[in-house]
Order: sequence, then C-alpha cells, then structure tokens
Amino acid sequence: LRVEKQTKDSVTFSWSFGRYQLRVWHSPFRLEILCEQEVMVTFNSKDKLWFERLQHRPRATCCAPSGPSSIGADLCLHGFRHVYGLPQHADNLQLRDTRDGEPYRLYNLDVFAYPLYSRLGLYGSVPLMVAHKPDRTLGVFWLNASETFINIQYSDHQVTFVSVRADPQTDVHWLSESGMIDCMVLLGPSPQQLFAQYAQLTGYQALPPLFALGYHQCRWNYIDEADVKSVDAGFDRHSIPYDVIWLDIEHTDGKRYFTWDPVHFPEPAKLQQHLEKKNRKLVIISDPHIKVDPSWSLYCEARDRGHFVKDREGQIFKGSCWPGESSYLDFSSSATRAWYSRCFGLDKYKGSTPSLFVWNDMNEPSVFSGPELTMPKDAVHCGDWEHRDLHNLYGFYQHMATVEGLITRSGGLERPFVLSRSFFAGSQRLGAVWTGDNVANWEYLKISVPMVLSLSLAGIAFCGADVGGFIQDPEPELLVRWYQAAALQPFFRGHSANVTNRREPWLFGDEVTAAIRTVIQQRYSLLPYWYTLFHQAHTSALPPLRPLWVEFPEEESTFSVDSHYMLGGALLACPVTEPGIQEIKVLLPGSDEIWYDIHSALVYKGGRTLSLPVTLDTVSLDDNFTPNCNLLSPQGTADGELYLDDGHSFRYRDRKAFCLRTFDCNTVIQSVTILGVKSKPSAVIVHASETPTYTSMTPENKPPKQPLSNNTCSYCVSCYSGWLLRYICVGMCVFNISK
Ligand code: NBV
Repeated sequence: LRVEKQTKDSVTFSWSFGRYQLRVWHSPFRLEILCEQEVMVTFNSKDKLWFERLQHRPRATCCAPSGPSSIGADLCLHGFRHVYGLPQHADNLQLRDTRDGEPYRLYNLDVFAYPLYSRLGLYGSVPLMVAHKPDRTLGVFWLNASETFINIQYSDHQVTFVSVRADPQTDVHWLSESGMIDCMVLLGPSPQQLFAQYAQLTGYQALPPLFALGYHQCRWNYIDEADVKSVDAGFDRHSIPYDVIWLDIEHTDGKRYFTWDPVHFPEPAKLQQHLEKKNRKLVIISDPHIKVDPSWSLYCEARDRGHFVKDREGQIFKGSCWPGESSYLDFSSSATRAWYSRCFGLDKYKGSTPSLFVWNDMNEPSVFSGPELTMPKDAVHCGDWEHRDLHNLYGFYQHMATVEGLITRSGGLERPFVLSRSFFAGSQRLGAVWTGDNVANWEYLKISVPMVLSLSLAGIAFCGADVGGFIQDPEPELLVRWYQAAALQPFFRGHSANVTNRREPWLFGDEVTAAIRTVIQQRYSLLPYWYTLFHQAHTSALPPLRPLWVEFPEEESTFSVDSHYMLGGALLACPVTEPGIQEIKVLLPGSDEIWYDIHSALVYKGGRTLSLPVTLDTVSLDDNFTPNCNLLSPQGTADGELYLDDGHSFRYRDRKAFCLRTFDCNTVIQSVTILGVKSKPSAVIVHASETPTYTSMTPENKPPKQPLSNNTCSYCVSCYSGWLLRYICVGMCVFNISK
C-alpha cells in the first residue's frame, strides 16, 4: 500500500501497481475502494457509522453492565443488484430488499418448524454477504457474534456524494448489539477468488472422512440395540447402501450425555463392533446442557472446575432442557473446551469405540425456560464476557471442542465427523451442519435448495437438510423426491421426529423402495466425484454446490436462479420439488456449452431454458468405483481430476498420502460413459497409447465387440431425469464406436 495522492479533503492509497485504490475522506468520513478509477464500494456512504461508548456501571444496576454498546455501519456496493449469503434464513438465495419489511436478523435460535420465506434468525449465523455482477464478485464480512441486523436496499441508479449515475447500486446497513466494528471487504474479482479470500480469513472446509459423504440413517429414536441391528440388516436385505446409523437423545441414561440407557443400550461397544464389521459407523447425540445431578460425576466435575456459564449474580446458570434442570458448559473457555474434549477419550467415554462419531444439537444454545428459547443475554462467560457478546459463537465453540475430542482420542491420526446444528463463520473447519427442524411438506423440500446454496456460498460446504422432513409424515412421492434432491446435496441424512411414523426406505412398497435404492446407489456411484469436490473445497475453497452464476459469472439470466445449481463444474442438478409434475424447466447456461441429459443421453445446446420430462423411474447401476464420464466440450477438449486417499486419516496431510489424478491415456479408467451416441453401438474399441487395446465397456468387462444395451456405451453413471452433465473427465484415449 502506498500513498498516491493527498489533498486537503482526502488521502488516496494504492496497491497492485495503482490498479486498486483506497480513498479516505475526512469530512464527512468516507472510505472508497476503487478499481481502475471506478468506485466499487463506499463505506459510510449514508453516514450511518455508529458506536456507543462503553460505560462502567456496577453489574447489578442495569442489564448491560457497560451500558448500551451497539455498533453499525453502512456500505454502498456500486453497480451491484444481486447480493446473497447471510445464512441462516429459510428464504430464497438472493437477498431481498428489506424496505418492505424486516431486516435480516442473525441471532442463533432453536425454531421448531421454522417459518418459510422469513428473515428470522435460525440455528446458525454467518455474517458474510456476497455481491455479484458480471465482472466482479465481492464480499462484505462483518465479524461480530452478537445479535445483528442487516438492511438491504437495491436501487437502479447510483447516488454518490459527487454524482448521480444510471447504474444500479446496493446499500447495506449492518447493526450489531455489541462488540467492535470489524468489517472486511473482499474484492474477488472472480467467485473463486472471493471464496479463497474468505477461506484465508475463516478457514477451509474440513476434508470429511469418506463415510460421511455416504448415506446416513437417523431417527429420534432408534429404540434399542435390537432395533438398530434390524434397521442395519434392512439396508442389506434391500440392497440399499448406507454408512452411518444415528442415535438421538433417548440412547442416554436420563439425558446424561456420555452415558447409555442401561436397559436399551446395555452393550454399546458390541453394537459398534457389529456395525464396524460392515465398515459402518454409529453417531450419537451430545448436547451442551448438562443435567443438574449432584450424584453424577461428570456434572460434579464440571461444576467443581468452573466449567458452567454463570448468571448475572455470579451463580451457575440454570435453565431447563431435555434432562430437566440443566446447566450449560461454557465452551467459550479454552479450559472448558479442553475438559469437554477429554470426555470423548475412549477410556473416559465408556461404551465408545473409534467408530463412534458425534452430533451436537441444541447448541444455539436452546434453553426452554429462556427468552426466545435461548440463554439470557446477561449470562456471564469466562473473562466476564456477557452472553450477548458471543451468543452466535456458542455452538461453534461446542463444535470445536467436540472435533478436538475426536481428533485427540485417536492420537491425532483420524479425521473426525461431527454434525452441529448451530454454527458461525469458520464452522466449515469443523465439519457438517444441517438445516434443523424442517417439515415433511413440498415447501420445505423446495427451500432446502436455496438454504444449502446459501450455506455453501458462505463457506459452509458440508451441509444438508433432513430427508423427508423432520416433523410430520411425508407422502411417498414427497419422500422419493426428497431422497432424489438430497442425494445431490453434501450431507445426506434421513431423519424423523419421535412422533412420526417409521420411515426406513423399504416401508412404502416396492416402487418406493426401488426408487430410493436407485438414488442412494447413484449417490454412491458419484462418491469419488463428491470426494474430489470436497478435496477442492478443502484446498481451494470452491464449494461442491455452486449457484449457476458461480460457474457462469457473466450470465445475468443465472443470477436469480436457486432451484437448480451446479454440483462441481460438471453436473447441473435440478431436483424436482413439486408434486405430480410431468416436466421441469431448467435454465441451461452458456450459449457455447453442450449439455447432456445423462438419463436420456440427449444433447442440448446451452443458452436456453429447457423443459425436461420428469418421471419417478430410474436406471439401476452397478458401480463401485469411479463414475467417469468422457465428454468433450465444444472445443473438443475435456479435463477433470480425481482425488483419492485412505478415506479416514490425516495421512493425506501429514505424509502426503493421496493421489490426485488428471486423466490421461496412462490412467487406468475403469469405466467411461459416452453420451450423445446416435445409435446403438455394437462394440467400442479404445486406442490407448500406441498400441490399440480393445476393451469392452460393459460392467462385466466381457470380451471386445460386446453389444451394448442402449445408446450410451457404459453402465457407470445413470440418473433420473433432471441431471445434466457438462463434462467430467478426460483421457487421451480415442474411442471408436462401431455401429
Ligand atoms: O434430539 C431431538 C431433536 C433432534 O432429533 C432434531 O434433529 C433436532 O433438531 N432435537 C432437535 C430436539 C427436539 C426437537 C423438538
């Protein structure tokens, strides 16, 4: 940064050889960020910069001991008419103009059956706003964990304090209850650069263990060990792959986490070994509230070592939750986090084994007796911080302590898997989140798409929604559609509330079982692709789920689309979220692109909206490894990569024990799908390197010249209507397709 110009009113700094500038005006105070002499962002353009001075009054005399401490600031984003981000809200991806109602609120709350299309705060908060226009993506990161409101105003023309121009602009006003103004503007200019800049500040997505990207089966509750074993066997009986079965709060002894109900779960370690034999895992719930029970050693230890949040009088805070009267661990304290982490040690946590993983629920925190079902703002944390100051970080810190616990129990060798309901900026470093207590109806299925896209844009790439809807019973068609949609979302878990009917995939008749089987199998056939996408998120911050504009940043027609999206750079996913429909409309971006419907193998040119027929039927597949598709881009080239490692340890990081392959002729390709073949081929001949080799493309690897079953010459990737393929990988191989 160097001083470029100084006048009596302003001083201008520049960097990147003068391409970028920061101009500071002193009266009125403004900050302008310019690129090639164009103002991109003005800070304090409407003079809303605000902070209150802390006062020092004795705690007992007022609610906030330091008096009101709110802060605020406004920014003008010049030339932008689309802003996104600020999860978590049950709303469309593009943020709305808030002049017609409430501002967006960021305040982590437990909202059962949350209202849709609302700006109410839900379980987690990420104060990152992403603005996009054809030539730039930029971000505003407001690092504050207290209750925060954001107002947004879109305008068609810009009013700067020196001119009026017929360009759009977006004005944003942030207000937080306490803390300090710590506002970062990230300049992109590409979406990918913006993601990387944000990850440099808050961290990259953790690379999940491979099993965590498979299918998870959950219910509140699987009743006992026999129930778990029978559900587990059901998956085998119905040939439905799955990796993880989950236990909710009833598995504990009276909602004392780290214990097991002695009647229903007398042999938890044996249960885990039973599952582990099939390479399957158990996840148990562990909430942040601790039952007030002086006869329970864990409670006494936490109390005696000062690990609980205090009330404003300095006594241990008590609120009610599942166990009845409860106290809440103060995860903002590093000592409490370290203590809690140790509770996951295999020696301490009786009945746990290395194949047990964790789910943190209720960590907004949820307090049944508290205001808005959460902790009172004047509760006191370590260092005398009031709860109001760090409310939105509470769940993040529990997540962090749990993750540390799982890593430590393995001696630092194994990757953890922890799902958290509450989150904050940076939670991506810790694991997965989900969208909480949704309802089994079509509207909640539909909203799950923009909700996970919004999380993805804000760095939290490992996210999903309860399949089928947590509350109430889904009709079979909804259940199938939900599986189909969720198989295309990062965290894929079926879950249902205690008062709903059982919902294992085989309980709705053969047609539904077959449809769910197919889609879960398809998820597994795409796992190497998912894993490679997570490797990219982990190393370069590109999220697996991308709004269309991330891949087609110059196409304005994509900017408001949130019903379909890109899954990596190769697949366009368009889930069906309405009942009884015969076709769906899909925007195929890119007038230079060629798109392949991988169900019908039809080829479409991009740059138009397509109507695709929709049915419930699916194509079965039988693949256990790479879903490699060879498709050429319009330029006749294609590229792609595949990431592989042991799937569970940190050896990829510590010993570089991984394989990252770009496909070429030397690569052993187990299967290749070619779409767009005009007629049924009788054989496929592959010429690799100098010596032509004849290879059948059938799964059984039968001798060459094997007739193929349909117009596509592979078994490997097959999908239901609504998946479109751009391209996946490569090969220098030449494919001769014989008629
Ligand atoms: O632990 C019970 C449930 C859990 O199944 C759900 O996934 C969480 O979001 N939990 C909320 C508490 C009770 C909700 C009524």
